[in-house]
Amino acid sequence: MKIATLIAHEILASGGYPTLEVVVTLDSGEVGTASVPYGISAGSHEASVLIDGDQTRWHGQGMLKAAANVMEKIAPVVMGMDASDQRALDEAMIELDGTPNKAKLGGNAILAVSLASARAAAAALKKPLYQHIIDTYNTGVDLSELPHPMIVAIEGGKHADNTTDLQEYCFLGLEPKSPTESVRIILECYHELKKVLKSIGLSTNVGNEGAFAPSNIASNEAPFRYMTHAIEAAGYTPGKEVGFSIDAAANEFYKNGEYHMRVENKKFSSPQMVRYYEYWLENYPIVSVEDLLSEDDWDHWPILKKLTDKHKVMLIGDDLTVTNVERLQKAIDADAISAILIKLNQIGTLTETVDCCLLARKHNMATVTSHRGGGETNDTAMVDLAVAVGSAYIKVGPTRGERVAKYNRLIEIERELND
Ligand code: 2PG
Ligand code: MG
Repeated sequence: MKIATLIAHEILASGGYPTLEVVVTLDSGEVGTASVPYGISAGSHEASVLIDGDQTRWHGQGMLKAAANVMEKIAPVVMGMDASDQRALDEAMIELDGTPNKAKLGGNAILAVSLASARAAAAALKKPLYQHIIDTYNTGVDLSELPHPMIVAIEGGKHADNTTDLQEYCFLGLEPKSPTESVRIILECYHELKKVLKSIGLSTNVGNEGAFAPSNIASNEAPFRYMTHAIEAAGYTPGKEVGFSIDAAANEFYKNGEYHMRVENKKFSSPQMVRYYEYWLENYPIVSVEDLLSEDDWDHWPILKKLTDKHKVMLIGDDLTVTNVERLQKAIDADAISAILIKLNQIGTLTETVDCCLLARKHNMATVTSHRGGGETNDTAMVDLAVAVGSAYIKVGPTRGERVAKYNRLIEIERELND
């Protein structure tokens, strides 16, 4: 299972700019291909995404430098290495890079090699990728409990124009149904939501992730009402089969120590912001919340955590924790969160991602494995990862090919496990 060749090139991501695809071939002839996504509301503590900065092509967003790093710098080190020894491979690339955030080689370059190698090894071992991850890291996961869908229904913030300050309002499946059934129920609600928005004269155009992005929305609270109507119109009961999750992506409206709510034309201190959310937790069937405060507002996350604990709501860190064991440990020590969002490209190797998931599990914290808003590809490794580490949910948009590819992979895994 020795790595024989590495090829890297640009492919298009859903945002219309390039991203990186890597093809790893083993000396046994097995091939593994992987591509990596990028975020739009990326946290400042994430692994770097190396872009060319050459303004004569792709507005500087090309990835030829990252591709060259794979072929010229990473390849000489990893060629000949055993693709099934994923930890050794990832550690070799981390050492070669030598920076805390993979700025030298690019987190995109390193992750693409990491995932393509995992795929090649899984192919050589004749295992599905999720099983290969389970076996490689001894995750000890129970495959009778697959992740459930957390489906973005309304998106705003940086993912759309002139809509909510909060970035995402999601539906999630509540009753213990199969993931496939949950996907169906939620998408039925999504289609009803389109009718609800239309009926009140709001646009049903979609944002980056395929969720509705109505402009001139009345308030940041209004989506809860629209989504409640949609659940009822689909024949379900809010809080019974379907609940809500929100991702504020609060970094994006945090400036000079205050939270700027453009829609309501108000500015809040951190304690005021927590009170603002409290009203929603009391009035809507909110099951989970993410990044309600900014990525370094450490003093107030524990206050928010007490509130979400009181309401039995899962509090997810995303930009706060960036799939990084050190930031996760800090959040655990501060009692700042009860769950963590997992994005492979926030940290940049499969090994570090799984280590982060295992640390979360050790502390009885749920993981939610997520797509990226900026540019996604049809690569579905995030779903296999979610299955392999026992994530509670996968967070992905409802429509567009690069999003439904993830749900189709989840459905395929469920089908295969039941056969
Ligand atoms: C998030 C993500 C995914 P982005 O904040 O959770 O929806 O957005 O990839 O733009 O950071
Ligand atoms: Mg987020």
